[in-house]
Amino acid sequence: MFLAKKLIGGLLDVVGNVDMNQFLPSDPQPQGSVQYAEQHESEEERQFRKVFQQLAGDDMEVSPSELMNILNKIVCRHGDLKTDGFSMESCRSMVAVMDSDSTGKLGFHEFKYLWNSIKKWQGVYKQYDADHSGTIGASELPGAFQAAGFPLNDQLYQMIIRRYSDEDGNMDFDNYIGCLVRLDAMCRAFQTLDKDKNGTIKVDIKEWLQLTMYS
Ligand SMILES: *[C@@H]1O[C@H](CO)[C@@H](O)[C@H](O)[C@H]1NC(C)=O
Ligand SMILES: [Ca+2]
Ligand SMILES: [Ca+2]
Ligand SMILES: [Ca+2]
Repeated sequence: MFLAKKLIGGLLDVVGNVDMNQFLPSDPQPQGSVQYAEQHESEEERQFRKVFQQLAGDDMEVSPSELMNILNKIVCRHGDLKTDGFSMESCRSMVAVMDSDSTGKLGFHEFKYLWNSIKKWQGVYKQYDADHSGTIGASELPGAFQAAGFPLNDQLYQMIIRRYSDEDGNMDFDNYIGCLVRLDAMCRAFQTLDKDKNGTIKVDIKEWLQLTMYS
């Protein structure tokens, strides 16, 4: 698959050049129309869009299986990220929590947000894998999650380890990304529902099921 290799190589190059600060998760959508934004997007963003179009195919959206192929091709090239591969189930879950417009796949902006998050969290993973085991151990996890933007309490860290780490308390790369994508999406969902920002939300059964079952 020469073409695929070339595309992934291109994607890595493009992604490597993207300035993270341009795409901070909390950034509001740029003002003005979509057309204006597209005419004035940076060179990096234009290149990212071209690569996205090739990865996404004719429907211009990234499906769970397309996402799985992309991620598994990329982790193959990083020996310092221990993983047993991204599963179809975990990719379906990531697409579900990122799928703001309910198309069942990731459009350009949904994919770009996910991509920039993964890129940032991969750097954190390498930095906080202090013993270079290729996994995030229980003692490395609080530091890594704090650096990833999630300062949680010890009870929540223990719960995350129970759910996402192996029996020895080690979290591999695909579980780490799956966990953070979900954590980030759930925090954003909470913020959206907490309209008056007082730290509590009120949901009815329909909203609760929409949130928990499509994830
Ligand atoms: C937060 O605001 C909501 C809606 O205004 C209200 O029902 C709720 O009691 C408030 N909670 C707290 C802890 O202030
Ligand atoms: Ca795994
Ligand atoms: Ca979508
Ligand atoms: Ca480690």
